[in-house]
Amino acid sequence: MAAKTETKYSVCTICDIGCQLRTEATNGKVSRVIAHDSPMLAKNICYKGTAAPHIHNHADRLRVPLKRVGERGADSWQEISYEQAMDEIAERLQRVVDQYGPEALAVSTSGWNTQTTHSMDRRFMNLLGSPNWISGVALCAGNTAAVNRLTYGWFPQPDFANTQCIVLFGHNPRKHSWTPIYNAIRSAKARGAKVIVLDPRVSDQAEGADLHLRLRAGTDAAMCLGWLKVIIDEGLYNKAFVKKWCVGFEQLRERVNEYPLERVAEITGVEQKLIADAARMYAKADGAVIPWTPITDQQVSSTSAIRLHSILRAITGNLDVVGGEILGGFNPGYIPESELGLHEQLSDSQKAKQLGYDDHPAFTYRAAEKLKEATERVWGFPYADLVMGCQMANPTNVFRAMSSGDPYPVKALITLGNNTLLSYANQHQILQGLMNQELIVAHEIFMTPTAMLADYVLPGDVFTERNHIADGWSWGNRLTLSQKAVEPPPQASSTFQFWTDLAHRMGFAEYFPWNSIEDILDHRLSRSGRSFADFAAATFMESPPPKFRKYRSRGFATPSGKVELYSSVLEDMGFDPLPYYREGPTPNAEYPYAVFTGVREDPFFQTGQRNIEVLRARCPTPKLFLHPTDAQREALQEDDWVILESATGKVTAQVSIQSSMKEGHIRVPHGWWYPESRGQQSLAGAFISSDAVLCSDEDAHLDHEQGVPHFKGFPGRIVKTTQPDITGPAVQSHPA
Ligand SMILES: Nc1nc2c(c(=O)[nH]1)N[C@H]1C(S)=C(S)[C@@H](COP(=O)(O)OP(=O)(O)OC[C@H]3O[C@@H](n4cnc5c(=O)[nH]c(N)nc54)[C@H](O)[C@@H]3O)O[C@H]1N2
Ligand SMILES: Nc1nc2c(c(=O)[nH]1)N[C@H]1C(S)=C(S)[C@@H](COP(=O)(O)OP(=O)(O)OC[C@H]3O[C@@H](n4cnc5c(=O)[nH]c(N)nc54)[C@H](O)[C@@H]3O)O[C@H]1N2
Ligand code: SF4
Ligand SMILES: [Mo]
Repeated sequence: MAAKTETKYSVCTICDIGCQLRTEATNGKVSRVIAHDSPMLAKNICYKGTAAPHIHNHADRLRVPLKRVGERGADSWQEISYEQAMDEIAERLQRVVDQYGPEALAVSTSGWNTQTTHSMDRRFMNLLGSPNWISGVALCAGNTAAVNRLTYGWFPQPDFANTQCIVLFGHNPRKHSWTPIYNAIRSAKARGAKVIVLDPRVSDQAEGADLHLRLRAGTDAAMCLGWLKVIIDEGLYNKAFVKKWCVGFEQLRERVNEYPLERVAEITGVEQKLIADAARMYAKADGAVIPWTPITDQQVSSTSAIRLHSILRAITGNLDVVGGEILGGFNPGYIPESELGLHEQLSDSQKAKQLGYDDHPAFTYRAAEKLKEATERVWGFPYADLVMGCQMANPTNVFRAMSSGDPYPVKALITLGNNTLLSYANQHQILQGLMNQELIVAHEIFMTPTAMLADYVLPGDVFTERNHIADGWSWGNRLTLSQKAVEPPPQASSTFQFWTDLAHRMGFAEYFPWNSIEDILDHRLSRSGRSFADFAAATFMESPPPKFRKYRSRGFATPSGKVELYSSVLEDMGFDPLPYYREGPTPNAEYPYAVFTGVREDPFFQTGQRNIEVLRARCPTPKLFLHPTDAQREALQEDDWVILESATGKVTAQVSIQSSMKEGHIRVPHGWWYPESRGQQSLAGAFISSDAVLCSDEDAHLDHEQGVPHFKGFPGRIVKTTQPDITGPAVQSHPA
């Protein structure tokens, strides 16, 4: 019989930028992933996307629900049916809730890759009474969204198509890293747009930039204060906009005066003239953008740095204008997840129990409640859960509560599409917290170290096996179609199905009336009078036409209705209402290097894909980048193995000497474990090379307002070692 090949439109979820691609299925199996047929989208594909058939058809893919039979973490399992697993999970969760209260349930999820949750997780938790939802988005974009709202009530998107100047704070999109943004920057440059890069290293983007400021890691907030000093002193801001639409300019000016360029140059290590030139280039451009970057999401001055980006956008007149940064709002034709989550159902007293609410409230319900009225006034709905990140618990507080019961016990964890153990700071504390749980459920596609710690592992579906319409989690408002090409394994579930089935078992059936993903998609589209089938038949993408300067009729979604350079919400919560620079933990005699995590690896997304042969072959070992002078001082050669140690832990990696590195700085990659060592190394070697082992969650390493950890420039030292034999006898896994 001739092979029958069908082609569908897909939104790739292997990384979190969601390229639109096409999926080919032959005889019920995904056979190829190829570029989109729209010329506008055809370049948005990387070699991880084309490797999707290797991932989705992989022999190690989880296909049957598993129940733990040995000690927690021993990786011994019994296969059970999905129905039985769900019955047992519901029963055990009910026991935890009865004994400790609903807040004893925490959920850790990513959402990027599980894609079709439709906020049913928040809906379930809000009905049950738990505010303790955490996510990787607490360290990436979700927290940026929450902090952007403090200043102007929304999280804008750069208008790459029309901009004249792009400022990249570390952010380094490449051909195989966030490909659509890479392509957007390339097109803008081809039109003549200027690019300014701020990066300690000569990154790929820095190589082609008009200006490159090689700042010391962790000093981004000081740099922004320096830019503001130049822009305000030289009158390069939009005076009419500031006068009419901003509050707190005089207080901001006073604060900025505390950062003369000599001081900023000393903190950042960049010469004064270059700082001033860059500030002028940005401020004078006719439309300039500071695209989102994770670099300022992950340092001790994170809240100030993110606010400073917002303030720069606002006072230079780049908000909601052509070539600037657009405040999109919800898509009126698609019910947003913010609404599906039913946040109004969670009582004020349960909201106040959210871990982080008291000490690090910037992305918790505490801040969200203060923005509620204004958000409803401007955007039509009180809970703008942009990028899922605007009413989260604080991960560090959650892991503390799990391990020590302070301030109350957290005893059940449901983790979905998230390698929890490796994805936050202080892996030792996370492990301790997980070992102390009465119930852990992992919804996964592969047996990760986190899944190995679970009581139940449920197999998930993948993007080629489900229908979806993506709306960029309300960060954008474009709707993009993703079609199912093949059936998932019979015992696999979508995250939508998982939450629906759990809710039905725990007494919330009336709030979960949708029986399938297509049902919930029909519901979400109902405001535009269409069904999923109508949408799929008509288009693969749709955006509301952009409107500019919408604030002229509605104001900004802040308590004052204006851009709050001086933040009333931060002030109300007892924090400094103005941005400032705080020095993070600094290298010293004992730990002489400034270590940063990151520089994403092209073949992998975060902690994933180390088991996909075609991708792993491109990067077989974790690499530690070092400047030649530092390598010489340490008597290290290319490919030597070293132990990298911080005050929190030790990991092993292989030396890569790079003249593009900044002296005194070390790069450690994120998320390494060794799937091939399963059965020989505890937790598949999760403690051998993972950056989370090094990163601290002590107060000195946390941003005050959000409580995010410092990944950019913490102190470390290196010692030569030998290559670990990870498939041999247990390798010293460096416990704390
Ligand atoms: N220590 C440390 N922590 C970090 C970072 C860091 O640099 N260092 N980086 C932060 C950043 S920038 C981000 S974006 C986050 C990322 O955090 P996550 O988005 O959680 O990233 P991953 O490590 O890719 O984990 C995703 C897991 O989901 C599984 N998965 C993939 N597709 C599906 C699916 O369709 N269904 C299900 N059920 N599972 C699926 C994968 O197998 C993988 O184990 O981590 C943050 N945390
Ligand atoms: N192939 C692939 N692509 C990915 C991902 C992946 O895992 N694999 N992950 C995606 C995700 S979730 C994210 S968040 C992005 C992250 O990707 P990027 O935003 O590009 O961030 P990184 O690659 O971590 O680091 C970028 C640069 O930051 C510099 N840097 C280090 N410390 C500092 C500092 O303190 N200040 C400044 N200004 N610069 C500093 C580093 O030298 C590096 O060149 O990548 C996305 N793209
Ligand atoms: S950049 Fe690659 S992995 Fe990420 S969504 Fe696009 S094709 Fe998929
Ligand atoms: Mo990220």
